[in-house]
Amino acid sequence: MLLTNATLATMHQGTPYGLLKNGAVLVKGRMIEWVGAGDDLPSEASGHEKIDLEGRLITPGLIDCHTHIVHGGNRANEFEMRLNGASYEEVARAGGGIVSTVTATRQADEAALLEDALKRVDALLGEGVTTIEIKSGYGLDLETELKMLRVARSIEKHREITVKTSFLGAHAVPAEYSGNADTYIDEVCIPALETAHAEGLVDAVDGFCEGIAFSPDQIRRVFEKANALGIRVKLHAEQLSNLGGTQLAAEFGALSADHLEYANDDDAAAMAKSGSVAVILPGAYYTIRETQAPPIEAFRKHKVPMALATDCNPGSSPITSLLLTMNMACTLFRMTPQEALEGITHNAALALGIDDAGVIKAGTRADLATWDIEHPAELSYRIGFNPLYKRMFGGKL
Ligand code: DI6
Ligand code: FE
Repeated sequence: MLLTNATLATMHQGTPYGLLKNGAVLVKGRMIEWVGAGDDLPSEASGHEKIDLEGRLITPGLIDCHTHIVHGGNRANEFEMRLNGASYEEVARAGGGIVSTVTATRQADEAALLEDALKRVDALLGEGVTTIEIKSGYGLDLETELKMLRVARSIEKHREITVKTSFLGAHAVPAEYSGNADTYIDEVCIPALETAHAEGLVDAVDGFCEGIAFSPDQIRRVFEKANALGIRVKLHAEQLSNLGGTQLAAEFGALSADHLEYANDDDAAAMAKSGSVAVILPGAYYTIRETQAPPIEAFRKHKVPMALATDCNPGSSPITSLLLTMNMACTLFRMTPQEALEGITHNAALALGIDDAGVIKAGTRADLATWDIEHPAELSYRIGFNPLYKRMFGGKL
């Protein structure tokens, strides 16, 4: 199939957005075979089905590299509590927060979890998403952590999308281990990681390093197990305070450190050295009405790649729109529209350790989004407007 007469945001050449006007993309099977100027078609392009995009924009298929999209229930009640004055941390300490979603997730069967998750996945698909990362972490017992990961993986069978899973057993201390976080790590988290890995359900290992969750020393033990199993790590770090999670993640060569509102210049330097991606999550910042923005300038200065993601979760970020996430990143954090688009394409792929998506380039997957707009800045600029024209996943429109 030949896509012609399009503006390409290839996201990998030296120019802004890797922009190519009057571009064409030759797709063969699941892969991109050739990318170039429309008046410079290779001979093998003739004889292929031609689709004239009439000047529309093509970007790589979007990648949401940090979600908790599989979970039971919702937390509209806590939304209401916060509006009556409680802080996110107070809600968590009062037995709400993550732990209340754990109860709902334990109670839900796989079919119910899947049905709920697919509604949220469909919202992302409708905006041109072709790859999504999904974390466990609302089970906090062996059985439910495995259940979440199985449901996450099964989404690939029900929708045209690539799913990457992260084991997030160190997300919160469940009520039955209250005050015994270390015991929870030893008795539940590490054995569950071993089992999930043995069942082939884990692409990466994540943790929540925070006062209301786990200390750097506790996360270190989980990361050491991940290392022993040969699994890459990532970490929720410096979201509500600076505990040193980013430095720990860097020490383990993390794929990414995520949130990072309270990270500092030294943290950015450490990430640059370890090649970790900074995953910026404006939906959570917005929802909990955080006022400290992540150190975008430090990430630029140290050349830390920045990704953007929804953090789709029922507590701190009930958002299923990467387009809105881009707008928030620009308006709240002063990221540029180019950085925003890099953040949900090329850099999001880096944050997942994927090298065959996130750019428009020969030899990568034919995962593309075509948009009824002329310039990529329009993706970040509008609020609540979805200009998706057609989505291509693995060469299929
Ligand atoms: N940081 C977050 O923002 C979410 N998890 C995390 O580690 C919050 C998840 C929740 O409130 O349910
Ligand atoms: Fe998260």
